[in-house]
Amino acid sequence: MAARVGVLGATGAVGQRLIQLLDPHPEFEIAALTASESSEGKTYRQAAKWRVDSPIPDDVAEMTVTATDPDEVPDDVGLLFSSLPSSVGAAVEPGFCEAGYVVSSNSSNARMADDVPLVIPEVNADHLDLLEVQRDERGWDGALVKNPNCSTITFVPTLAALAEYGIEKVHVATLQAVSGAGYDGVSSMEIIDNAIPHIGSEEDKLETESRKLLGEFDGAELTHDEMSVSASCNRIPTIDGHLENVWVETEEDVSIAEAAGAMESYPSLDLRSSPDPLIHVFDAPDRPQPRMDRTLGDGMAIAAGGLQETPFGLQYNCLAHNTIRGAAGASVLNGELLLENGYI
Ligand code: 11C
Repeated sequence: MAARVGVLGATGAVGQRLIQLLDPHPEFEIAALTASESSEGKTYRQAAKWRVDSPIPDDVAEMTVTATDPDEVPDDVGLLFSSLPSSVGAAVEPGFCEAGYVVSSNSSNARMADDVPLVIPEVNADHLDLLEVQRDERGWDGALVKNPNCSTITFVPTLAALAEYGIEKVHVATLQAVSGAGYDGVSSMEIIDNAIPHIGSEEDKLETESRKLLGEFDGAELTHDEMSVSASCNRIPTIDGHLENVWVETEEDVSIAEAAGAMESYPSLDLRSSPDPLIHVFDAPDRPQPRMDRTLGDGMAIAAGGLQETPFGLQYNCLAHNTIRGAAGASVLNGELLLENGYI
C-alpha cells in the first residue's frame, strides 16, 4: 500500500514539480496540500498558477489546500515534502517534526544544522543515521531531512566519484537557469542578452554544503570534509538546467580516462528515482548542454563532459536539471530513502 504523503508549499515552483513527480508514484499517495493564507480553502486548481509541463493530476486538482499547520494535516500522513520559502520553513518545519511528521525538505533553512542530515542518497545515505542524534537531542517523534541546493547537487556527485584520488581544492563556476529563482524571481526574458554574476548566498551554499555532504559520520558526530571549495555563481538566460565548470586538484594524479571511468561507474541506488547510470560522461567537448541533456534519466541524472588536464587540476563541465534533480526530485528521492530505511 502506498504511504500517504503531503506537500508543504504546494503551489510554488518546486511544489508543482513535487506534485508532478508524486502523482503517480508507486510508493506515495498525495493526501494533503498546504500553502500560504491566500490559497487556504481553495481547490488546488484554483490556488495554483500551474506552470509545469504536464497537466495537473485530476485527483490533486480538486483537493482543498489548507494552512501550513500540523493541525490541518491528517494523522495518517507519514511523510511531508517541504518546498516552503526558507523563512517559512524555519518557522514551521520544527512544529511538524514535533507533531510526529517526517519532513523531507528542499528549503534552505537548517541545512547546515549539526543534527540535520543533508543528503544526496547516492553520495551519503549513511548520514541518515544522524536522525538518531536528532531524536535524542530534540525529542521529536518526527524527523527533518534536507536535500542540498540545486547547484550543490549538480557537482557533488562528480566529486564523490573522484574522492578516491583525495580531493584537496575545488573551484566551481556556475551558469544557472532562471527557474532557480522561482516564479517571483528573475525571468528569462528579463536577462536575455545579459548574465548576472551574483546569486544571493549561492556561493556560500556550494562551499559549505559540499563539505558537509562529503563529510564522515562516526555514529555521534559529523565531520565536514577538509577540501577547500571556491564558487562563483552566475545567472544566465536558460530556462531549466544548471551548467557548471569545475576544476579539481587531487592528492593523487588522475588521468582523464581514470576520471571519466570513475564517474561513469559511480553507483546509483536501488531506489525508484535514482537513475542508472547516475553520471553520463560525454566525449564531445561541447556537451553537456541544458536543452539537450537536462532530461537524462527523467531529469535525475548528472551529465559531465569536456574533461581535460589543466595547470589548475582536472577540469570538466557538469549539468543537472535544477528543479527536478536539484530540488523536487531530490526531496522525493530522500523520501524513498526514508521509506526504505523504515522511518515512515
Ligand atoms: C538558484 N540555487 O538557482 C538557487 C535556488 O537553496 O534551494 C535554490 C535555493 C536553495 O537561484
